[in-house]
Amino acid sequence: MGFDKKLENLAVKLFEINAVKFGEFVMKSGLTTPVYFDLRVIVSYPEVLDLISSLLYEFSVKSSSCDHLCGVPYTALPIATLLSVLAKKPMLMRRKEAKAYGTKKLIEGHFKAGQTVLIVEDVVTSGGSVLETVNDIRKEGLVAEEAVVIVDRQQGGVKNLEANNVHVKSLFTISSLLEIFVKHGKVTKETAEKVKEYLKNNQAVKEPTVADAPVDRTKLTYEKREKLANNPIAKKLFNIMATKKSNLCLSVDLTSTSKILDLLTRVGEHICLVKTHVDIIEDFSESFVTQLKQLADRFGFLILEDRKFADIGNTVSLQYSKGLYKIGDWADCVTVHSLPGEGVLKAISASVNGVSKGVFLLAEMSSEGNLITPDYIEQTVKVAAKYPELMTGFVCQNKKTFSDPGLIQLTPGVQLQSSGDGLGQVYNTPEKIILENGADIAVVGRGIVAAKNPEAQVVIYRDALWKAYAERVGAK
Ligand code: S5P
Repeated sequence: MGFDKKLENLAVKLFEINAVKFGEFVMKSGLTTPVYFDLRVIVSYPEVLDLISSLLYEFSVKSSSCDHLCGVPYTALPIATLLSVLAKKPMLMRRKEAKAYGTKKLIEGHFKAGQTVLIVEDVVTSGGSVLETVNDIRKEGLVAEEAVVIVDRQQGGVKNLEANNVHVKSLFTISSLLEIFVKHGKVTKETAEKVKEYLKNNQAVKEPTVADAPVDRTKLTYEKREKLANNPIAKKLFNIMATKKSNLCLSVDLTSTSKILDLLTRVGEHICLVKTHVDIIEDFSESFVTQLKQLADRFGFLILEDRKFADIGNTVSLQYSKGLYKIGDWADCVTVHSLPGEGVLKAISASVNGVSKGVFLLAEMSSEGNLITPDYIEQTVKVAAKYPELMTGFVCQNKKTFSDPGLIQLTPGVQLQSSGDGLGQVYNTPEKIILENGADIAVVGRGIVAAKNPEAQVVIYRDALWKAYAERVGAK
C-alpha cells in the first residue's frame, strides 16, 4: 500500500476512535472550537500506534540525521518510543518538572552537548508546548532544530516554531484531514467550511511566556562549533583543536628569532595557535617569517599576531599590510582594539579582501585596573556582529561576554606557578578559565616560555586545558 493510501487509512481510523471530533467544544481558555483533537486515546489502539509510527518514520525520521528523538510529554511519548526503536536511535525524555530530589535533571538519557535532537509532538496549535521542550533541550547544550508532528492545526504554531529556528514537518494539516473526511463521508462539506472559517479567524498568538533560550556555546564541542563558524580562520582553529586535542595558544614573547623558532620546534606539536608580538623582535627578517610559516605547516598550528591595532581605519590598514612587518601577508589572524570604532574592522576587512584571515577583537583585558567598562564590552560585541566573515573571536575573560557559538573566546592570563607578575598581569589556573570563565583557547606565555623545561610544561598545560574542556562539554 502506498504512503498516501496509508495516510488516508490513518485519518479515517483517527476519526473512528474519536481522536478527532467535530462539534462545539469549550477549551481551557473558555473559547469554543468546532474541531477537537484528543490523541491521548491512541494508546488504546496498538494498530493505530503502529500506523502512526511507521508513517512518521517513512515521512521524516528515516531521512533525519538527528542523534536523538524526544517526545513532548505526554501524548507523544509512546510515539517517540516506537520511532526510537524503528530508527534504532536513542531517545531522550523531558520531565515536566525537575525531580525534587536526586539529580534535578530535566532531560533524562545519555547525551553529549552539541548532539542533535528531533522533537516529536502530536498536535501543534501555538507551538508553545514544542518550544518548552526545545528550550529545555537547548539549555543542555543540545541542538533542537527539527520537529515532526502528527497534526498541524494551522493556527500559527508552525510559523512560531520556524521563528524560533525549529523546522516542522507535519503528517497532516487540518485542511488535509478535512479533505479525507469529506471524501469518506465522515464530515459534511458545510462542517469542513465552518472549520476552515474558524481557523482563519483564530490564529494563535505567539506565546509570550516561552523564551527562546540561547544556546550555551561553552557546552558545545569544537567539532560542532566548527560548523557554526562564519570566519574561515575560526573554522580552521576549531578543526585543529578537535584534531590535535589542544586548546593551548603559546605566546612566544621572546626577542630573538632563533629562540622563537627553536622553542616552536620543540613544542609546536602540542599547540593550536602561536601568538607573536613581532615588534619586540630585535632581528626580524623575511626569512624568520618563512621559517615560522614552515613550522606552522609542519606542526599544524595557526599564527596570531598580537598587534592590538587601535588607530583610525586608514592608519590601521597601512599598519596591517605595509611597513617592515607586512603582518597581513603572514599572520592568519590579528588582535584589534574596538576603541577607534567600526572603522578599524572596516579597514582590515578591505585589506583582507576575501583572503582567509581573521580578527580577535579585544573586549576585555586581563590586567589589573584596565579602563574597559561594561558598556564598552557590550558595544564591542555589537560592532563585531556586523563583520561575521572577519571575526574569529574575542579576547576576553568572561563566559557571558558573548554567546555566538561560532566565535572563539581567547583568554590570556593563565599560569600555574603564580597569580600575578608584579606589573598588573593577573593569572588564573587552566581549570578556572575553561570551566568558569568560558575560554575556548587559553593563552600561556611566561608559564611555558620562561620555564626551565618548556617541553615538559607545554604538555602539562595542554593536558590540563584539554581535560577541563572535555569535562565542560561532557566528553569522556
Ligand atoms: O588582556 C590581555 C590580552 C592579551 S592579548 N592580556 C594579555 O596578557 N594579553 C597578552 O597575552 C599579552 O600581551 C602577552 O603576550 C600574553 C600573556 O603572557 P603571559 O606571559 O602573561 O602568560
